[in-house]
Amino acid sequence: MESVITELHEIEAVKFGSFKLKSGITSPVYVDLRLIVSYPSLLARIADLLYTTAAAAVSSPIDLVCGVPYTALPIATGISLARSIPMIMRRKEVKDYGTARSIEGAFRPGQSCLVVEDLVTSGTSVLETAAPLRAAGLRITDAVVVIDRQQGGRENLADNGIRLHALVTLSDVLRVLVTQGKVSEDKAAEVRAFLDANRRVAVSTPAVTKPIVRLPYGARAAMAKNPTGKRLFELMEAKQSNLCLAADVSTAKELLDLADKVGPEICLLKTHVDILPDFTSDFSSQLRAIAERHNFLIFEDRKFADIGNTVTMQYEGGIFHILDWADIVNAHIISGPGIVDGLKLKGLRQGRGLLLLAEMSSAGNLATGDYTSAAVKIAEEHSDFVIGFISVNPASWQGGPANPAFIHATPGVQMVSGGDSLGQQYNTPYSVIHDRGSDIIIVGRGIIKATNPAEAAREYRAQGWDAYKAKCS
Ligand code: 5BU
Repeated sequence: MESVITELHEIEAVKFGSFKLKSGITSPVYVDLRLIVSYPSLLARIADLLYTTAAAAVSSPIDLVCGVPYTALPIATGISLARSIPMIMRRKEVKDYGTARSIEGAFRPGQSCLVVEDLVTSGTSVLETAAPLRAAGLRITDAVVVIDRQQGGRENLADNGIRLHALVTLSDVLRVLVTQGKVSEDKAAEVRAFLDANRRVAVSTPAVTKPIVRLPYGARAAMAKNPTGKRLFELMEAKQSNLCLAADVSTAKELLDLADKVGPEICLLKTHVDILPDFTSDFSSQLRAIAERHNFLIFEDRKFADIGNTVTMQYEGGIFHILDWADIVNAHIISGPGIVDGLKLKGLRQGRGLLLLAEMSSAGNLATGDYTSAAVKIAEEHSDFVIGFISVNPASWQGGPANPAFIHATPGVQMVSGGDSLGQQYNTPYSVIHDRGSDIIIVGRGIIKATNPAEAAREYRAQGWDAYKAKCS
């Protein structure tokens, strides 16, 4: 181990000075393991040591290895070649989630995969790689890293069910280099002080100004004035799911099939019925029957936007008769509070609920600041009918989070943050529920484009629920 440290210092893969890290902090030590690709025998040795470190620590056989892109890819390749363990690769940038695969290589759900990383600080990169692998049904319980910076990565990963095994820690590196006279005692003291001061770096998350005090969904059910809002909180608690499926498939037939398969995992199913060429009133009765069988509510993402009088007709009439079958609809507030009065006129006596669009997930949208505050005000004035909001970051709202009787549902969710080519922006389930203070994750393509949507839904559900539990405790 000592010789590896010496060599890493010699090739300047470990340097001392003043460096700005990816996590935003300034560090007196910098580690750049990209350089090792130029030193094949060192690379092979590191790969071998990593494998033996992991193999000694894991409880079940390692079926696959996956390097965190990009620096760890050659290290994982080294392990794969030397030990004949198949490798898979996670794509770092998936531009179009609809067509591109996010994982390359052959694997079967249920296999165990060791995640290989060069350097761990907060553990975010390992989690970003683990998430899509888990969503594909792989078991991710262990990760192995060349250098652990000892800045919270181990703890953050443990919180997410991943044990971290490190070849060396930054303290080991210091100790060896000081002993060899390659780093002065003063510099070593500076680095140690830095490590102590940055002991636990949080997993990188967006800036949050006011964390929501999280009451359990069950307690909030008792606070909700609208029967559908109450029922939604209750069934989330009973079913242990805060997952809404955005069922954006191309036919009614496909939608029914998907609803039946994914139904056990979700609290809410979101439709865009105007997409379906084969919509009939029979479809809506069948969907309701499936919703009852699997205990979820139906949310038609109609985004009403007109004046009160017009929306009453759009809600009840036309070919879709949305009022007859959708438990929940949503509305923009661009036309003012009259839209809520209009929808309420039809919906309230049937016990339906309304979500107001307080924020949107797409880049450059205008639902921000005063607009968001206006949505909260209108909701407060109509809390018998409005059940909550479409939100993106309610924890950061001006004036603090909205009343806990209101529910927040957030679209733009995938296992890895990013976006599509048409302005959609994605955050992870953990970030949405835990950091941004939302209650429900709305997931479309992350589930419907997966090879096995029911399995993907199970993973999203687990992540959404774990994040909720972590927030409550
Ligand atoms: P996706 O495939 O997970 O990107 O689908 C997101 C769904 O949420 C899709 O049905 C959108 O119409 C819907 N959506 C959204 O993405 N962003 C918003 O701000 C609102 C709805 Br409101």
